[in-house]
Amino acid sequence: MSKKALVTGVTGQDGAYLAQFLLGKGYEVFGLHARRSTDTKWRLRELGICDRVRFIEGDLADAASLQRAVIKAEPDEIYNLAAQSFVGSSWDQPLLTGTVDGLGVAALLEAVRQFKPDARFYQASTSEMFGLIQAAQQDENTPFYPRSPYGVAKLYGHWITVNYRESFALHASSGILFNHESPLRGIEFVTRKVSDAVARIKLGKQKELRLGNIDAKRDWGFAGDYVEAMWLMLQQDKADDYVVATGVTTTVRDMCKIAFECVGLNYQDHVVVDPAFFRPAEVDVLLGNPAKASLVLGWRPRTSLVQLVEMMVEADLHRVRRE
Ligand code: NDP
Ligand code: GDR
Repeated sequence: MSKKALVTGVTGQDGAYLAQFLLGKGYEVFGLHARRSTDTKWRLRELGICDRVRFIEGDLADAASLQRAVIKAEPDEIYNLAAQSFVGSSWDQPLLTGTVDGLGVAALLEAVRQFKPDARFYQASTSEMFGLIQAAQQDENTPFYPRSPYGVAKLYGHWITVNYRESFALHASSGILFNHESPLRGIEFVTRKVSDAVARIKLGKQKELRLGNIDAKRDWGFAGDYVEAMWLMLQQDKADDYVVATGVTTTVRDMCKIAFECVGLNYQDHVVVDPAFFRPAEVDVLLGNPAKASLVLGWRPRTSLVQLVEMMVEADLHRVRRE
């Protein structure tokens, strides 16, 4: 019998790649799908897997819907990827972010504890929990110092996962993933905002690109590589927490340089720094140490930042040409 997985946030970037990965491994994939007035399944369609995912309607802010989803799917593995994931919006919607990204995790863990305690659980934690970094390179032992309502909410989600593992012996793991991007990245995130703008500028549909703090540094990897690490965590005998990163950090400025160079342009001719995109509190630099994931899971990033940016620019050139 094939294994069953329940993926929350299945319509998001990671949800789509993870669903594709799990289907490839023969899983039956149930996707928790929050009701929206607009179409949110474009990523699953782009990957050609939309009709292979079994959707269950539910919302992280509705504990009853999570219970129903767990009872209905009877999953062997649960991947909690659903979140208000845009850091910038978390200052505008701090309570929603706390409800979904923090308390929502507790609600899902409760549903697991009550209705499927033998299911293995993955929590999508984040490098944003390191925020104002307390060590030059961050690993599983680095103290946290979140810098946004998003980071604070995710820290609750992380600790409640650890707590349910320790309190109820749930097989619950937390993946502390650093930034990961792809052609399926939401347009509001900086890499995709840049790749989309590069394509539009190259094709004469846009002139400038307005960005915020281009001196911020991030450890960027490819989402397609990172979903495998999530799965590997749930295949271990013992649940644990893992940092997943590339171990290389780059400024937004240099990422722009790479992206514009993909189409033979100079970023300095097009990028305008606009204070409107600055954040009330910034995470200046993140750099992860994935040694534990490498040693225990045998996981390694396979895609360099240059390859990733090229892939994203290529996809956006294709999309803009088709418009
Ligand atoms: P996306 O924003 O692309 O996807 C988020 C998903 O969550 C979407 O499917 C969204 O559905 C869903 N969602 C939002 N609110 C709710 C809700 N209240 N109830 C149910 N579903 C909801 O994020 P990513 O795929 O990039 O990230 C996946 C997870 O990993 C997130 O938890 C994120 O915080 C975390 N993370 C991401 C990193 C990254 O670099 N990508 C790094 C570290 C952690 P809809 O589209 O319908 O709103
Ligand atoms: P981040 O990603 O906040 O790290 O969270 P984002 O791409 O939004 O920002 C990265 C850095 O770029 C700077 N920046 C800009 N960002 C955006 N979005 N738009 C701009 O115009 C711009 N200009 C400069 C930001 O200030 C920041 O320093 C992502 C999300 O996927 C989270 O859900 C996840 O937890 C973390 O990565 C790890």
